Amino acid sequence: MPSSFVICDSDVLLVVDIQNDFCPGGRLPVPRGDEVVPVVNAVARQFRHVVLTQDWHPPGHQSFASVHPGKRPFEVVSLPDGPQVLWPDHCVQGTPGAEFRHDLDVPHAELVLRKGYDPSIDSYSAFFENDRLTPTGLAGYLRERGFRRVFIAGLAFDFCVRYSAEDARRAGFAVAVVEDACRAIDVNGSADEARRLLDALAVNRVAAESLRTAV
Ligand code: VGL
Ligand code: ZN
Repeated sequence: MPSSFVICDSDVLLVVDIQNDFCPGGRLPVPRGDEVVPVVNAVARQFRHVVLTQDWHPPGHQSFASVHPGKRPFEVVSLPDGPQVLWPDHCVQGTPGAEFRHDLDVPHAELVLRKGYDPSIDSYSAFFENDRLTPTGLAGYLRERGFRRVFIAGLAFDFCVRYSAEDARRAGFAVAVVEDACRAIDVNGSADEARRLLDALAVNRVAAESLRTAV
């Protein structure tokens, strides 16, 4: 693994789901999720091209424990597209919890991609819904823009970051996850599993301080 990465114009930073509901005080708080914000702000300044994602669920979304009678958050149920971890209601369209965290400061972001808007299926990855078949259009967008490497930061490391990294790799991009700009939910060993999987897919796990801007 290279010890430092020189960021160039064919690189894009994907900032995943830095929203109020995923920070302390929110509906699905990622432990210490707010700590990534200053790191992400600094990393984003090194990139000319940044894309933000926003988890964006309609009320009564199938991933919410509240729509499954007798079920509690973090239990797993089987849905037509496979096992689904049930979550507390979170990131409901148009609510304050779905807004970006107030101190996220990435004014030059070029695209905000919303995901998870289909009431019947979750979408961890920024590239595909959880059926792994229905595209969000992001791969086509990134290809058409000519990007070759995708750097990923944000929340949560073991869900939306992990699946986005996996799919970016499958779509043919070189991928690096900026690990200290992420935090994990960590249910049932999901953080370790994510690290193992990223290594198996040759996704680089890098530190923010290893990124350099071309002069
Ligand atoms: C996420 C669980 C449910 C995430 C989104 O952004 O990682 N996790 N919805
Ligand atoms: Zn969600």
